[in-house]
Amino acid sequence: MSLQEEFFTGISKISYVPGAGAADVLCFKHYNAEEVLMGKRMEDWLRFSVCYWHSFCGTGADPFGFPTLHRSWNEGSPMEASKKRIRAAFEFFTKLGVKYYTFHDRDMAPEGSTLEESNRNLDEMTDVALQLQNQTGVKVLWVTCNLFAHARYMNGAATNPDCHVLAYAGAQVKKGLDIAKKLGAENFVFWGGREGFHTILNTDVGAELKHMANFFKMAVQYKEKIGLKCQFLIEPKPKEPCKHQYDYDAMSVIAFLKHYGLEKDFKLNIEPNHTTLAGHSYEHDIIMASSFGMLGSVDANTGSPDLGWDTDQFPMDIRNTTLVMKTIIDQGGIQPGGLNFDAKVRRESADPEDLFIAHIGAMDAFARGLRNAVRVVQDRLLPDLVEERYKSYSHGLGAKVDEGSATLEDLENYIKKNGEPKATSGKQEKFESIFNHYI
Ligand code: XLS
Ligand code: NI
Ligand code: NI
Repeated sequence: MSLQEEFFTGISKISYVPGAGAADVLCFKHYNAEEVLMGKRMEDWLRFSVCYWHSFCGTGADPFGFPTLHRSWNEGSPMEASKKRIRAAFEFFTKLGVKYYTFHDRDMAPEGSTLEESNRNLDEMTDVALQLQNQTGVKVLWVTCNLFAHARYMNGAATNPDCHVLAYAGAQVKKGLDIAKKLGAENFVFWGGREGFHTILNTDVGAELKHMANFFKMAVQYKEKIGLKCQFLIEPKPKEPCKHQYDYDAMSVIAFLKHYGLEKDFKLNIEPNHTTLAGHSYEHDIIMASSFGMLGSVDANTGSPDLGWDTDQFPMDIRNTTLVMKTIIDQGGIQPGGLNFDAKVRRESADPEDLFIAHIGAMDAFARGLRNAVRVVQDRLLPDLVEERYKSYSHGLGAKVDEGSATLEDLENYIKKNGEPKATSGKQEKFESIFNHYI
């Protein structure tokens, strides 16, 4: 297998051109992979990944319109198309200079008419993938199983009221874990697209949650059995396609994992477009997951703030990328996870070069976010002001509360001695003004 058939003619390896002008959109102006910031190369802070489904399988079709993105690599029989698609994908990864990719089992190889046939298709295609990985050095950030597109999953996969369907999902995940091992995937994602309900009237929520937890336990057991060394991740999303999804947001997933004793085996893959669908701000779930030591990876995209669905746009807002990167720096990095562009070019962005422009723009947005966050952290001004707000917990009664040794009697005695606390300004506008200084 070789890369000789070119799909993106006229585009060569994208390079870093720091002084490039506003109109130069086919070079990096901020992302300099090798540059070291706070002891790590930019490439290692950011760990960018390209997703297979939007960028190579996407056609631009929407509920109102037919395909607009006519990609030559998607022509031919399903297996012929898969083989062309993977060559186009690896040409794209190497020209862009991204070291990771992500895929669903069914993006990589078409579903057959039986499980055995689907698995044979996957065997054949992952042989090709392995060869291209070895040839280029590009690796798998994560694999996931598509447990939501096929009609059999219309009532859910691991939460299906019919165990026959759950069994199919389990067989599919078993194979997914095998190919994760074969390709050296660093993570494995579970996104519960149809794990939820459309009406509570036909739904036994308690049974469904228990079955989903037991399904995850089977996956953990099989992972250990085959010696697969990768991080398991759950990707929260509140709705779409279901009216309500159990993995609603970071805190719901963390509570679920802790309730069923699964918290040691999973972290979270946070997609900010899902966070905003849950009614939170862009950075909310990144920060919540990180605070619990459970931020494992990020699906780096954005919604449109004025719309109520998952538009999966490329992240271009520097304020958002700065807050994400500040959280990642504070937790010491995102490895073995990364920033996966679960993002699609608009159906109107019909030129193949738009795929490059979109990724480059988003990579530069995150590179700027990283550079800004490094300044915020190294300047110490904002972190010191936050620390200052909590200084009463560093000594005396506060220190006892902080370590969990204080009693209500201690608190009462303190008030009898010290009386009313004095008002302290929260200084929100000061924090906002200082933050803006770094953007
Ligand atoms: C859909 C999800 C999906 C997962 C992988 O909204 O973001 O793309 O990332 O199944
Ligand atoms: Ni996603
Ligand atoms: Ni999504």
